[in-house]
Amino acid sequence: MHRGCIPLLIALAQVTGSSAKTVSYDWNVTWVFASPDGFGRPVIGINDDWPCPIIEADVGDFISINLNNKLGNETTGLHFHGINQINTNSMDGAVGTNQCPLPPDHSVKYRFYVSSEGKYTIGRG
Ligand SMILES: [Cu+2]
Repeated sequence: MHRGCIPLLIALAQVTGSSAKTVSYDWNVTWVFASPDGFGRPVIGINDDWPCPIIEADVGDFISINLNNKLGNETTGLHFHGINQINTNSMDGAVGTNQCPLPPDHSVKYRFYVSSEGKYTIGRG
């Protein structure tokens, strides 16, 4: 995990049958006081919580994340490590590559199809 990543995990499972759905999240990116390495300090969390939440979806679903930058003093964004973004390249989210940084008090919606199973991390910025 490179600098700037937040430890989110997507647990995706292969399912049989057709029960495709959209898995939706509404996330505020916020400063949180936490001690990830034993020393308390402001860290970046989701919805005033740290560690950050886990996304769970099944192959065939869509993931939809409405991201609100509530940091106040820093830009942000999400990017999805190892997720296929076939025809949704702009949803990959890497700041400076696939999207511009999201300014404070702005929102962006990520929406993409889950094409393969696995566990992945999400990076910030
Ligand atoms: Cu990353």
